[in-house]
Amino acid sequence: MKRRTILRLAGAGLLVGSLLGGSAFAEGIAGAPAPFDKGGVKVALVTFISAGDFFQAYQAGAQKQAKELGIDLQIFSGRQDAAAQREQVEQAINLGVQGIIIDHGQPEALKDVAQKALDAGIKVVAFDVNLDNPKIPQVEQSDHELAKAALGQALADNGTAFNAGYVYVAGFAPLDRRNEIWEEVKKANPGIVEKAHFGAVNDTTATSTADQAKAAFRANPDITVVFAPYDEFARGVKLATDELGISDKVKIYSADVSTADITEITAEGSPWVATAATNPAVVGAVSVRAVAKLIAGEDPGHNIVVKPVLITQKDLRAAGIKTVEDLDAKLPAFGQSDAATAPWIPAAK
Ligand code: SR1
Repeated sequence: MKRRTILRLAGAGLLVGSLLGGSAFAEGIAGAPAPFDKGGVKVALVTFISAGDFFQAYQAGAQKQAKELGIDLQIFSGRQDAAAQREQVEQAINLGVQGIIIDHGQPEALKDVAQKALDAGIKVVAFDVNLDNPKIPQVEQSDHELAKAALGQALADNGTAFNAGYVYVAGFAPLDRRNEIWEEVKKANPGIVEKAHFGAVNDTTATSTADQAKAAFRANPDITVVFAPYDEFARGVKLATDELGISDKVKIYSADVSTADITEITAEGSPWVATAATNPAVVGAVSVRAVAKLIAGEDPGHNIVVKPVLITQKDLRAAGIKTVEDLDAKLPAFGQSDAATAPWIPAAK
């Protein structure tokens, strides 16, 4: 089709989705329920944190699954700005999308706009932000299990008495859930002493955390274990131990994994010895499937959980695992999830 013809059709409002979203004329899926039988479904993914490996992989997984479903997925980047994220939910409503996925954020800034979307007939799914609404399914990575796996390894490696550093920023649903387990583990093991608590979530989480970690290690040279349950935190702590030359005296236990993390974990002399993680691309795909099911009039369930696996430095080295794709191949439980599936939903490739 010539450019002039495309522009004329766009002017008439016929090609707006195709030109702006890229797949408004995506073919439908034979045998799928409406509106997926015809294609061209529009969904918005409104994020709060846009930077970092976890969130990039989550978005890539969401895009792949959307493509398989003929969904035109528009991603809004919140950049850790609650007011901007709220505004973007409103923009998505005004764009006339059929579904919205809200990824992290501050519940108080989002609850009423999420309700506004529901009132407009738009289906809403939340990932890692508790919107406390029976009509909004909640996707999470089973953060309790995740923290139990990482801390179980910390106890196995270090016994039940050690001086610890803890990286935590309150107000993020997954971190708050992981914190509940940290508190339980400390209570059950009074020999664990939390000597320092620090952390920052911003555009440069790893480097900000590194600066704080250096100060914490200088003030508490007897810290031997750090629980850093977010890979950007763990990366920051590793930067600090490397810079201070204390990587042989400290062990780091984290959450999340990416190919870059695997390189850091398996590097010679690395203090980062274990992480508990899902494949974030799988979580992104699950979020899209959940909203697709709602749009099709099906119930994906209210609590949608993607289970994490424990990944240790020892196992990665022994199996020669270098990338997330290697992990997918070696650990089927990591590379796929049957959450929010349906016979008519093609798997994300
Ligand atoms: C600031 S919240 C960061 C966490 O969100 C996701 O749940 C990831 O697992 C990450 O650890």
